[in-house]
Amino acid sequence: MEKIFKRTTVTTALPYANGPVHIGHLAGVYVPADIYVRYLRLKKRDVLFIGGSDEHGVPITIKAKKEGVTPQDIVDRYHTIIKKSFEDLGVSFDIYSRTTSKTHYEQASEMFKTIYNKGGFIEKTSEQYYDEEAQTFLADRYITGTCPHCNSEGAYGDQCEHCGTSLNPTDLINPKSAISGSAPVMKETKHWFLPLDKHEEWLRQWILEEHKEWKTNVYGQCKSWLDMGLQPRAVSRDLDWGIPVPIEGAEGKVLYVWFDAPIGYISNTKELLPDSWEKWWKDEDTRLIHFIGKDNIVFHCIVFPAMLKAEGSFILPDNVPANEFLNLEGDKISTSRNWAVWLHEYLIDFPGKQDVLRYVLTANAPETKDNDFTWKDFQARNNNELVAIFGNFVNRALVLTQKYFDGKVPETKGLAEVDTDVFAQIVALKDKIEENLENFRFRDALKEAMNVARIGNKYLADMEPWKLAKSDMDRVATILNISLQIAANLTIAFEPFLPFSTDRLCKMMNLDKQEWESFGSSLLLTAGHQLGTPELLFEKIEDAVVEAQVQKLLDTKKANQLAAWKPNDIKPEITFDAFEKLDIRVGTVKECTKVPKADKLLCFKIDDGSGTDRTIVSGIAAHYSPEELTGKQVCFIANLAPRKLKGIESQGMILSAESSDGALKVITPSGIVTPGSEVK
Ligand code: B3M
Ligand code: ZN
Repeated sequence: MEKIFKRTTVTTALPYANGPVHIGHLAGVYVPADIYVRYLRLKKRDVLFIGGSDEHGVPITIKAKKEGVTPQDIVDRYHTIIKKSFEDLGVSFDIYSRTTSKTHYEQASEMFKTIYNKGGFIEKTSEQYYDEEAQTFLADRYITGTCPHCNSEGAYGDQCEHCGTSLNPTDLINPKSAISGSAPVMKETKHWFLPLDKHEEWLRQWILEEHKEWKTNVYGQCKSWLDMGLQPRAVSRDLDWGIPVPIEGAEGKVLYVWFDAPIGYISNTKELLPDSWEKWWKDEDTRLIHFIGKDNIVFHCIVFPAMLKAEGSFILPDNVPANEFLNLEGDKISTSRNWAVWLHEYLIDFPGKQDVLRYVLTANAPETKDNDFTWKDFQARNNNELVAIFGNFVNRALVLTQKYFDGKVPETKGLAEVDTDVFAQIVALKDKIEENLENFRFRDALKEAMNVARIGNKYLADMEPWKLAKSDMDRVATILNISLQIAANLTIAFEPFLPFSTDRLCKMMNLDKQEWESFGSSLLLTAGHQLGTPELLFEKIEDAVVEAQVQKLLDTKKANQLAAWKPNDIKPEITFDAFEKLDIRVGTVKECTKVPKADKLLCFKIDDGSGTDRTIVSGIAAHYSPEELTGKQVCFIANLAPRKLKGIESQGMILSAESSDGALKVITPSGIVTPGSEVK
């Protein structure tokens, strides 16, 4: 039998405070978690929703160094942006704190000490790269060198970003310290390891046998980690940004970010509820759920549970509904390439449209596989679903009531079969929505919620009360009563998904928020109840608006291409004699025409000073119109062996420069010269 829990602790991955939050984070973690929590609250279940920023780790120190500020400056900046943007999107955390808080330092230190005192770590001394000039051990990211696989420069000690291979710092050819630029040396250092191999047996039993209900992507990843065999993992680092390892002889060492970060869930609970936090973490009747993205699965399903078990007094997660990734317009979202829709920017560009984003990200959530966000789909879902179905239905119901009954809910005058039938359908949908929400299938749950609006929309369209207004006002009263009851049900069905819109709808209907149990009732509004003023719940998004967003992305793409451009390597050396063999001249373009059936080619007649025109065919039609070049002076190679292009004999080659964006520009002398002049 399924266990009945008394309360639920819901956590969301703590985003690194080294950049703002984007739609990938939202679709994967924060929107689904918020839907789940809002649903549980509506069901009157005891729930706590914990979030916060992850403020340690090497990328933060690197960013700080680049900008010439302190790591604390960086995390202060992004913690503020992230926290505010979550609030503005309606992510309803009970607390959103940070891993630089005092409570967290204490909690993480205490946890380390408890495990340490129980003999839960092993100490190991190993050799690691050390920068003698800067007198510091080097984190993997702080060592760069040549990739042993693809030979490209600038590979990091943990990965080559060029070919994507995972590396160890010792794999790099010619390693260099990113701090001083000097060649690092190997030096002994001591670290503490969590012996995951010793935890393997119970982890296998707990996950593979007792949690077969976990999502297949999560279960599958765990299984493959377990099948590969677990290795001890270092939980400390030689670094000066982080929580000091709280034991003697550990000077200069901090807790590894992945050791302290998940403890942040506990610390933040403690910060919120200093006196009663323990029941949310230590009581067997508490259900712990971690919402995360797929790259965090091993830490939440294997490493953190092993830490909790080693400590001894905590419960383990009951479920970890990790999502796959969301792509953007066909490409992987990337913070460093600025390929993202940033939440704080969206909120500025689309004021008051939080729910549109929440809707689209849920309808398109990467629950079982990677998915793609496109601005076209965003527009279509808004216009064809939110506006045309949900918004249209409630607007018609409210406006018609205004018109025929002065905005007062009319009394039903006898029910026909269609009327009772409509409610039977809605009750059936309620069960489906619940079942989907309980099992973390938010896409399907949203689809069924939209079906409630669809049913209402269809009912009103089929009944056509506006046509009955002259002949049968009793029937009109019943139809509008039913429609308004459906609209009232929508405030419940959509509350977890679209909280801003359900707030507004409640206001328009002059209705208090209802609890989940009332969902399906045909008596949410009493006859005579005075409705508020109808307004449009959603508005159409015009082409120009999404086109501007697409343009923003195209600009980013272009900027990235330019930033990544490097001139080609210089060709092997040649002698002066070899250069002198080349005969480069200046000529004047007398005539320039397109070559038929050849998109790329232009045909030139050039005055080369010889008295006879020279014909040259050149592949620059994509870059110039014939008129642009007529009359211009160009440089060409005069002694190149002739060759035939599209049946025309080309007697030489016009010189152009290729720019970083691929544009070709012909080479022309800076002043007029006599045709036939040599270029030397
Ligand atoms: N900050 C990684 C991430 O944002 C990490 C999550 C910590 S959860 C305890 O993907
Ligand atoms: Zn490589």
